[in-house]
Amino acid sequence: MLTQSLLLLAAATFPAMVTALPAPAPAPAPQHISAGHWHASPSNTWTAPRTTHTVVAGRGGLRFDPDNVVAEVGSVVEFHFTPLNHSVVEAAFDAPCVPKDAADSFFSGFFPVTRPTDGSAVQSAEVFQIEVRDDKPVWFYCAQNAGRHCQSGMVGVVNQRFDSGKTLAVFKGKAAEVLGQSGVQAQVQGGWRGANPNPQSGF
Ligand SMILES: *[C@@H]1O[C@H](CO)[C@@H](O)[C@H](O)[C@H]1NC(C)=O
Ligand SMILES: [Cu+2]
Repeated sequence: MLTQSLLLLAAATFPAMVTALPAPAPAPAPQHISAGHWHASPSNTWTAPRTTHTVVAGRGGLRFDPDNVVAEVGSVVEFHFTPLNHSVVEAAFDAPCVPKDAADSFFSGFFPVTRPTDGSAVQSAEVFQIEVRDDKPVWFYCAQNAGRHCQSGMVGVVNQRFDSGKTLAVFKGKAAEVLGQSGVQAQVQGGWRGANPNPQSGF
């Protein structure tokens, strides 16, 4: 009897979790976020639908909009890409424009998008999603070297700590001092890249 009601509860709860994700989503289920980014353990069982925070790369110039993201643990940050050819790479606070030296740090790859001649707003058919795994700040930049995007201020942060002195303004200042090129990881990693489940999001 108990088992039966538990099964009913599971059946009643699980579809709700799945359908709460944006449709027609290519199922951004936890295991798709990436093996490296996801450490299976009981504490990673989410009991509520996940919040998605949209960040648009390249809207309004060489910047992420917003570039200061506040996101709860367990939520998803979803990057959308406008013309011409942006990316997002995780960095350490002390070294902007350099990929963070960690196997599970993220790199989205590049998203070339043609700018329409009529000036209308367009975005890539694909997005890149990362999971907010803990409350530590996550620093990121665009690695496009044609135009030196990172050095020009195309950087951002998830959950910066204002009381630590490690602020987005300081990170941006350090990026402006980088003389060399921006780096990338060897392949897309640390997140999920796929068809845009929220075509209107942020637009
Ligand atoms: C986009 O930028 C990357 C990195 O600079 C480059 O390798 C790639 O060829 C670019 N793609 C297009 C279509 O311009
Ligand atoms: Cu860029």
